[in-house]
Amino acid sequence: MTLPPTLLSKEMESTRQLIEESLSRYLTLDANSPERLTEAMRYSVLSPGKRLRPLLVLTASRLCGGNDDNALPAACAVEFIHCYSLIHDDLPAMDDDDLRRGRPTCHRQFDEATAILAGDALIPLAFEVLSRDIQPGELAARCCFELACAAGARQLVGGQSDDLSSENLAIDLEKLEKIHERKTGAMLAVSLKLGALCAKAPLETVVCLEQFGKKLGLAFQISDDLLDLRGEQDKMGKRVGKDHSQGKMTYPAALGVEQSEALANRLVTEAVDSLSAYDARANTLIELAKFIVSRTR
Ligand code: GRG
Repeated sequence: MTLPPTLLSKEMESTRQLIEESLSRYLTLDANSPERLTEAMRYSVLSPGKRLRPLLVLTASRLCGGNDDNALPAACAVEFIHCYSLIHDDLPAMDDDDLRRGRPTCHRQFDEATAILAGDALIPLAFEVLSRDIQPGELAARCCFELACAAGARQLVGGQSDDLSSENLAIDLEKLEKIHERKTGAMLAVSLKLGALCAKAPLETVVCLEQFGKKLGLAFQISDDLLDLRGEQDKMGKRVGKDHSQGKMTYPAALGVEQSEALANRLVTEAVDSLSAYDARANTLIELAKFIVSRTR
């Protein structure tokens, strides 16, 4: 299955190319890494993902006047964590999915044990890359800390855990928002934060971009729910309609489709407005924010 293009500007497409090359270089592991494990890691990471999180890292860094070489290790590290979470989320013990990014999921293409290990190995790889390739060491330690917080039990893993345990339960909107803030929003917010940190931005900019990322994260989740409801499997490259079949509470189920769309658009508008002080420097970030609610996959 060939996934459709994602309709971003030429600048974003060439940035995505830069990210792809860097990911591939980092996944050229030596002979001490078993061949099948390396193959599974490369298969999952180098499959056609949108690369939203690494694009956010580099775009935030550019907005702050940073250069790409200093932020690329952080861009790859967030994608490694994201990819591990996708591999594990697809496993039979979690979402039990056969299709991801238009291809068989890692455990379908290889086997369950290999998929678990490929996901496992991507976590330390993320921190290896940050701790070795971000300079100076103090900044590397800060980046490791921020990514560990966003990926850990209070955020990504905690959100996933609450999401799984709330299946078939009638949860309210506040609880739903808390789950998605952590499961989806934290990784988007930390991407922006890492970009700003790598560019040595002042604290107020780091905070502003992180807040922008939180709003964007919620808008992203609402659009993900809407796509799950009415998206086409061929375009999405993953199974659709699964939220309903798994008894999951979603924004369209809680608010209806129209109100969910309105909320996603309002969040993006608020996020975009919060960048007004950055003038034209924020244009690419604004493009990414708008893409998040208009995407078809
Ligand atoms: C296993 C700890 C752990 C967490 C899993 C990734 C995830 C958390 C769940 C997947 C289910 C889901 C719909 C999550 C919400 C949003 C999300 C992370 C969607 C996938 O991200 P995209 O659309 O994917 O950026 P690509 O493939 O383009 O990278």
